[in-house]
Amino acid sequence: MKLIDLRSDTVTQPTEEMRRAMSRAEVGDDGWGEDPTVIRLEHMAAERLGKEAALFTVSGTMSNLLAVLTHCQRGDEIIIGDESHMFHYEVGGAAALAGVHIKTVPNDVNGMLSPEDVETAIRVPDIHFPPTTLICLENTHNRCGGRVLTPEDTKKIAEVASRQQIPLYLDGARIFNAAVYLGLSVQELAVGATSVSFSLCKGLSAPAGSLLCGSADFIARARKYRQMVGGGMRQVGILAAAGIVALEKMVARLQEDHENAKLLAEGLSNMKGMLINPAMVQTNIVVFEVQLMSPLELVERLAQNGVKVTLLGGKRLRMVTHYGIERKDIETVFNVCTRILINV
Ligand code: TLP
Repeated sequence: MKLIDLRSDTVTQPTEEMRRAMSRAEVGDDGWGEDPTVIRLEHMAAERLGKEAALFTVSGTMSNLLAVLTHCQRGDEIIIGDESHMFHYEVGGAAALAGVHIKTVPNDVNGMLSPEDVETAIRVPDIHFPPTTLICLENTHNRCGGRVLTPEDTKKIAEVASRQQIPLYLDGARIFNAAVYLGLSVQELAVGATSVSFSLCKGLSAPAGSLLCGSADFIARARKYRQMVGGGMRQVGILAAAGIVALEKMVARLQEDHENAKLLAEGLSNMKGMLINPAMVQTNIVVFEVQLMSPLELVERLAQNGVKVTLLGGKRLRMVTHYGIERKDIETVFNVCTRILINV
């Protein structure tokens, strides 16, 4: 029985081409800024995102933390969505390690923040208040079911941010999924963001790494913080080589993951007790509600039948399509679900 792992696109295996590129990668000491493959990847990333410079980091979590460390001082306040990854899944690093106070505003079903909410959340100068020094967005939005922000959405928040002279950071872990969905470049999606990061190790299938992009000065300061948090690596061109293949070869195929996610959503919407609107599925993340049985029990029963999914909290489950998941696997998932649901 083939294991169908829909827990995340982080489970993707590197391609043969990545493994070949890794074995041949020219490397140096990146701590000294001397790894030619890392330098090449950082240049590629900056160019793709339309920013001056980029920094190769260990993970999306580290890029997000470095963005906060670099944009803010301890005791500042940041504004983030209440469903954001930075708020839910980063062990409170922004507060614990960067020492910032976190103010959440509601994410709507599209993962968007209301510009009015953001404007209201910005602190006015007052002896009692922490200064607001960063606003964060996420595209695509993980907990909001992989929903995509358009350049117009980002612009609305960027206008509030720039009016108040506050930087805007974009957690673009899956920004390539958003770009493929909209048929736009990632550069167009990063307009208005002062800094932006993206992951190599999700849908793009590299074994590790994220790129933080911004102005040359911002990246120079972030590099120092990367060193501080122990994220300076050495002959890491081995990983960057896979990242270059990811950028060059793995972007266009994300469309396939989106089609499989849509198929999955349509099938689930026809099953009893599964609540999902397939029209809301834009990229590779499928979030749905389980109504007729305990969601935890469904997760366990699926796992016993070789299908792994994640529990998002409450009645919500998440399935993520990715490289290695094919159309016929989606059909297997339907068969397994139908068998489980027959007796409920
Ligand atoms: N998300 C992971 C888990 O951490 C939940 C997943 O399986 O989806 N930003 C966003 C929007 C993300 O979805 C993730 C990873 C990150 C940042 C962090 O990236 P990593 O895992 O590389 O630290």
